[in-house]
Amino acid sequence: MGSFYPCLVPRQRKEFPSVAWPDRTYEALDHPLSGDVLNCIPPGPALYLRASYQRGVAVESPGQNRLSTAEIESFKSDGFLGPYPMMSPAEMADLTPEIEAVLATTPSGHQKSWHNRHLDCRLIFDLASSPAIVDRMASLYGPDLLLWRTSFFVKDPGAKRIPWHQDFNYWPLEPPVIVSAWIAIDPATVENSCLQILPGSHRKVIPHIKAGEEMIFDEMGDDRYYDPDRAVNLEMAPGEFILFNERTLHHSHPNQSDRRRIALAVRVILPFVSVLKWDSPDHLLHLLAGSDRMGFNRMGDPPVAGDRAIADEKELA
Ligand SMILES: O=C(O)CCC(=O)C(=O)O
Repeated sequence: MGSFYPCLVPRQRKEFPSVAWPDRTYEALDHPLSGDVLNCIPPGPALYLRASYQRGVAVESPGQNRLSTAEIESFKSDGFLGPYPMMSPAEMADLTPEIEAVLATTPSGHQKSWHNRHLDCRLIFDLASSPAIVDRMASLYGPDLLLWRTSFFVKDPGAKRIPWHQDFNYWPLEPPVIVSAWIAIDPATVENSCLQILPGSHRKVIPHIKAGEEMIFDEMGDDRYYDPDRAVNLEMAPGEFILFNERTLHHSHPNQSDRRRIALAVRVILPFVSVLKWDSPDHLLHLLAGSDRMGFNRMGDPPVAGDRAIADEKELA
């Protein structure tokens, strides 16, 4: 099988504007990013990653949610981690009517009711910025983290299949370095199409081809390049979440049960990643941790807390 370079393949095809970086040499690092990907990250960001990693972020990352060395190694080898609890199933059940109310509205300027609702709803921002998520991401990727996107995945009974894919194939980010959290709002079981993941698949870049009509996405990972029999079911209770990176192959079957399955996906980037295309005029990034020393992207303040934010979430995490 040939070698595929992630920051070249999708960008050539989708014609995003290019980003210039200082002309410096860099070397491979022992980092959650695999060698292939690191070798095509521009020198500036690669040096930044090395600085973060050599400082020992695994040891210095804040909070009680800090990952152990074994967990960091597991993420490096498998491309995902978890599930971890963010809150109890009962606490998530209490929030679910509010989440349903959010999904029932589409504010002006937003494209879809299920996309980027952290921009206008404090509840969604609070879920996305939970210390349970942010501390663990900081253990893996260093102290500076920016919230890029959130998306709900609502799979009602009968919902179609989401094909096997690597997220970075679709996204206008340069370089494509993203860590996602996938939070179960409803119970996610084999019956109602829980997420499935292929451990270790983040080490390769898979070509993506046109997907069939029976799928929710237009493009899918070419199945000549992976073995779906190695898939792991990620069944989760409400309030649990997993972390995975931009190349970890994942998908979900059609929902053949009579039970809805809602999840919230949270997309986080590092300050050296440039957003090449914004989702809407009001789309801004939010600082989740550390600082933005690069200044590449439009940054904003989180939405103002309403009368029902997850105020005590630190205690729940
Ligand atoms: O929830 C699903 O079924 C798919 C989620 C997904 O593709 C993602 O979070 O990137």
